[in-house]
Amino acid sequence: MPILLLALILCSTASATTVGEALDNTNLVWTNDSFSVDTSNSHYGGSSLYSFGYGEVSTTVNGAGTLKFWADGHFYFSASDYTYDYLLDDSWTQYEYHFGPGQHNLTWYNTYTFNGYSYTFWAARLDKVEWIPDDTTPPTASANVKTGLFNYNKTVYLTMNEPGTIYYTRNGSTPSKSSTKYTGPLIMSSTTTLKFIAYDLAGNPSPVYTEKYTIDKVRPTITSVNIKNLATGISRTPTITVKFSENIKPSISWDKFYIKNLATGKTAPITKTISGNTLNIKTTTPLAPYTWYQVYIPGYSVKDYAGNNLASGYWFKFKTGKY
Ligand SMILES: [Ca+2]
Ligand SMILES: [Ca+2]
Ligand SMILES: [Ca+2]
Repeated sequence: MPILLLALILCSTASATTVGEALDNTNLVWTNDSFSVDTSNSHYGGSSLYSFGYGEVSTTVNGAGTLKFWADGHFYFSASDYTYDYLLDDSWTQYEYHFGPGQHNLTWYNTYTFNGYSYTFWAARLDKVEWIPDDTTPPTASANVKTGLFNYNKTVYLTMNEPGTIYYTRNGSTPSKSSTKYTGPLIMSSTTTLKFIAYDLAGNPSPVYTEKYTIDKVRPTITSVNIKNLATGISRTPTITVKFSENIKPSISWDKFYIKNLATGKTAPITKTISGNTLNIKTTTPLAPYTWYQVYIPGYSVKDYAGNNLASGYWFKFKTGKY
């Protein structure tokens, strides 16, 4: 009995086989009918899967995706929704097929029919089978600087979580592939609404992201004080109301405010509160009657929400009345 036929009988029962390095793909589950591991001839790694005479090896993939494999010898390759392909090369050749969505049953046969004759003595090898699912996952993107208020130019970098391209607009319009392509850092030197979108290499779009950079480089100024300089007959328990050009908050010289008795040189205990763009200063005990006081609002005592300080100090005098 020819060795070939004996081998055919011995190996005729299909069985699930771990092909391992022979196919360099352990992610796929293989059904292997009479193929064996060949360590003498491989495209990649130390071994390939080999059949001399009839044999088949099968697996299943779920699309969409790209199948790549290396074959050497005489194969039929079939897929459940694909035409047969006939591989006649006698050297290692890479084949590549793209499959659409759904399950695909893939089989490599080593049985060679030519001019009506069936040749079962051809050798065939298979190696390095790769299944690369299509990318259907949208990318994500982000800016290193988030929405915020700044008193200096901001440099903004955009990144995405996979290879691809980012497009952006700076005028609030919705970005698309026809918008400006991001190629490097963006300088925000004035208030800007930045919108951006990323596309991965498969063309999947990210959501549209929006960051608003409010750039305020203008210092707050005092616009009004309710007690005029050199006013007289002022209440001994006055509320001094100072209005600013914009909303403010305490800054580094917040504790240096004073109301000073110009006769004694002593400062009066005060409380200070801020509401929006308004600062109220109150004395905690009544001031002396018929006395000149000086009010001092220090530079750097308040700042705007972007961090710009009141530039310089302001002071005025008033004289209390009887009450
Ligand atoms: Ca291999
Ligand atoms: Ca993707
Ligand atoms: Ca400002």
